[in-house]
Amino acid sequence: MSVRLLFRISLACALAACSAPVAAQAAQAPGAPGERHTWAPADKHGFGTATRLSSNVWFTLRAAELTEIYYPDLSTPSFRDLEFAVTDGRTFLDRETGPGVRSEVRPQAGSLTFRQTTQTARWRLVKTWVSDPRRATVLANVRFESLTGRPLRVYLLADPAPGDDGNDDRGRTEDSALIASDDTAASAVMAEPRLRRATSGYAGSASDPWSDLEADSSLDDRYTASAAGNVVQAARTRLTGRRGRRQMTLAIGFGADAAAARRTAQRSLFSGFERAAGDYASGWSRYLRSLKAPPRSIRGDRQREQLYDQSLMVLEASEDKLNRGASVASPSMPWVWGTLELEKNEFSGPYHLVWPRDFYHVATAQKAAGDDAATDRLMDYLWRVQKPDGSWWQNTRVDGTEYWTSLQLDEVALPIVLAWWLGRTSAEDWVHVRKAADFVVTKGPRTLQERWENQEGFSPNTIAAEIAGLICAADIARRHGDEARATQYEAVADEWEDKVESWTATTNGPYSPKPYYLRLTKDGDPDDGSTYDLGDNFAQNPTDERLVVDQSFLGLALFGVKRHDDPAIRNSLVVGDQVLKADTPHGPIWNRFTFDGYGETRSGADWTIFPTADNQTLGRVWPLLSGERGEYELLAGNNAKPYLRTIAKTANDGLMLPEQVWDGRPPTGTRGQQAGEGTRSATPLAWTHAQYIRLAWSIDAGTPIERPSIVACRYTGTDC
Ligand SMILES: [Ca+2]
Ligand SMILES: [Ca+2]
Ligand SMILES: [Ca+2]
Ligand SMILES: [Ca+2]
Repeated sequence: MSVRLLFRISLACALAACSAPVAAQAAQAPGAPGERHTWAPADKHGFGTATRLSSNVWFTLRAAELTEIYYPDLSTPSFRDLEFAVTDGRTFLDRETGPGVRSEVRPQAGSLTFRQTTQTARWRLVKTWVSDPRRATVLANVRFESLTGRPLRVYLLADPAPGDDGNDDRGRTEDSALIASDDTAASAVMAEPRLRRATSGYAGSASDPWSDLEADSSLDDRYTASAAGNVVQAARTRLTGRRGRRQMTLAIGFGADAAAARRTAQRSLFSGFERAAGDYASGWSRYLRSLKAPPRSIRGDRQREQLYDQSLMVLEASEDKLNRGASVASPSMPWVWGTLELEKNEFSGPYHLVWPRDFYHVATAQKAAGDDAATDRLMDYLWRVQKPDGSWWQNTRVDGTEYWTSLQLDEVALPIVLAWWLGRTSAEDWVHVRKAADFVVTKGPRTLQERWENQEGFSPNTIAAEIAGLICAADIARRHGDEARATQYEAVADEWEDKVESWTATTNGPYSPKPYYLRLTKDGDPDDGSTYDLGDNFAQNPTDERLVVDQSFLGLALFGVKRHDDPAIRNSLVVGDQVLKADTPHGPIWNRFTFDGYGETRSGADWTIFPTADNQTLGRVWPLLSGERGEYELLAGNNAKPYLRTIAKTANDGLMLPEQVWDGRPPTGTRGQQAGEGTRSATPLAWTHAQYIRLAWSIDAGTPIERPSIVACRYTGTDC
């Protein structure tokens, strides 16, 4: 064949698109490496995994599509997203995440099974998502109907990203399976009935199958992506929406290499959706039955009852299967954490990481619900990853590798409080407690970061946790005959309790003539007008520390360090309600602190750190803070049920609870962004789910169940 003839054939292919390659080997896709890979937004409507440890795969759903799948552990996303496109070949081409498509996610009661429906006037797609309890496969039963009676074409669009790096993958078709792989992991997308016209290309390039489809509503290219890049894949399904062509099983299998991934998907297809879905659901129902009956406070309201079970399942699903006890903050990567613009990493980080502070909330909730085994695993994990100096990293990957390396002293004190509260006071536990308490004595009370993770100083919340940690440690020390340490811990705690108000509550601030607590002070003097830069693109820096308040001082009451009716606490509540509270349609929800900038801009753009303050980002309101307030109201003898209802109402249709909800400021009120509904912040956030569970149990008990009685007895004369 002459060079000229070859050229003419390949030109013809480029223009008309070759549908059937002459040779078995498909042509190399042009356009490597394609657009830079990013992860999907964090507002998940579903999160699922099987209860069995042998199925180390976790899936997430957004409103209309499948998003990240984590494999082989919960710190490693390995798949970006998958959706369908529907066309009649001539007059329209819809994609599930595109305009004009309505979507709904319905969780199935009693298991993390989700039914996701997308539709227009012309068609309806219903996907039921589970994973295969026997292996690392995500499975969907896909049902497609043409609502006009006309046969339609349904294409599958997949964006794999094996191994937590979406820029180094290769893609190809093997016997109707879409394979993607790098040197650490592989995925295989398969279906029954089998896919056809499968192709792999590079995102945003000439070989991106979406551009092929978009051009003429027909998928024509059949490429192999054998150079490393951001691989995207597509295939045509056999679905038409007419009788006999309405049902398909989809399998996305994972493995260390292409052969393993394909074998895994094949085996799942062979044993079928029904069996996997049944085993999956019965695993979850066994889990729920192993726990205590739900608290009275949620009974009688179907949504709150279902959210209670869902919250427990989300917490259980958030524990890694390869690194037992490692419970991640959220299976999501909000804003620039997912677009990888801030840290300039190839690999993703927040929030699929482990924070000891979030652990405290998750473990207390799981214990309250009766999951003693999980609580012990979490405690064991904390001991395992404790640093030799007695402290903890700010956060770690599930395998214990440090990620953010700052020092937050509440994260050193809370494991001690948790150990005491759980009754983990053996000689072995004491070794860990002692190292942590000695560290707090040496380094406290001032912290390099408080719980909002971006300011240094004297924080009433951190100091409350430190005092509680030391008093709990003193009790454990005494049980092990270390009277010297017990006395020392108590003396330090008493001194800090005595001084915390003078360090952190101002007497001459602008919000009240009476003392009120500040978010923090830089120097232990709350009255001297010292200033600091707030960060998060805040324009009016530096800011007088007396202007910045925060409801986190509630920790003083919740850890038992101060009485609920302490005058400075009561006055600070009044100030906080004036400055931080948003009245949403779901009830009152609070900002973390004055001028918080950790959230979307007024135009709804992602949070990031901008080079100038022209793009002010706005932290929205946090439902978990309504939970803390509810716990405080119980101490004050008030009804906390309204706060429980408020948290419950911030759940989305998949019963996932967010970190933040729209607060009334722009873009609140625009489509899909109603006041009180979740932003694109981390969702589901384990802490919010834990707070919901714990408040429900606290309402039943009439008091915050996690408050360490030994601390409350010493400083408030209650719980003795
Ligand atoms: Ca990769
Ligand atoms: Ca085409
Ligand atoms: Ca990709
Ligand atoms: Ca000061």
